[in-house]
Amino acid sequence: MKNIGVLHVITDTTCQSRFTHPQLAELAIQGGADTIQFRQKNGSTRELIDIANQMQAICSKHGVPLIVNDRADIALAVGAKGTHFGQDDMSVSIGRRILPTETIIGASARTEEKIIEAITEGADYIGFGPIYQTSSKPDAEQPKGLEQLHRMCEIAKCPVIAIGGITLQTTGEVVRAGAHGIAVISAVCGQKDPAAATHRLRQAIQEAKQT
Ligand code: TZP
Ligand code: MG
Repeated sequence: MKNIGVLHVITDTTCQSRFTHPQLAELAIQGGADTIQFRQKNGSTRELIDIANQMQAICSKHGVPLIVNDRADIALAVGAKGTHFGQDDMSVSIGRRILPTETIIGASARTEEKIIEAITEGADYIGFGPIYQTSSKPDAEQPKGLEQLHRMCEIAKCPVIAIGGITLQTTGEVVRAGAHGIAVISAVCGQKDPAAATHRLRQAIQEAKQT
């Protein structure tokens, strides 16, 4: 089983414009993020590769894996450690076929069937959510809550990364419900001091894992 981080910071330049993707990656790593995910829904491929390249340089300097959302081609182009596929993106099995074997593949799965499918096809971790209401993903489904999270964590025989509306206040209960870790946008990118916010989230994860 591959080593999967517990605090995935998804860089986002739509919820804020103070920081670029590479700047957010640097700040999040400073604060203790152990995985950075590059997720951008618009822009030319060339532009995305340029940004991802800068992020990969930062991540590899610090030994933190960079995961590219959706775009296996961009992950390959910049030598990123992983990709994350949504339910409408490339299937995990096709990703497995075209990406190097050591590539981390994460998959969003919102139902029991989709979780089993993703694991069978070779996903290294499952992204499950939204746990709470979120304004960072306009097409997000209704919140799943902690009970469903707990159930999915029992079904999945691999790490589950919870996502969606997770804050410093709710991190503890999410981890105690069984999540291996969390993925966040606004709890880091939308904060005044993204590095300090990351640090507090990391502490909350650690504390919850000890209880
Ligand atoms: N997928 C499910 S919810 C979500 C994504 C990308 C958005 C997470 O952002 P936030 O701000 O942490 O709720
Ligand atoms: Mg997607």
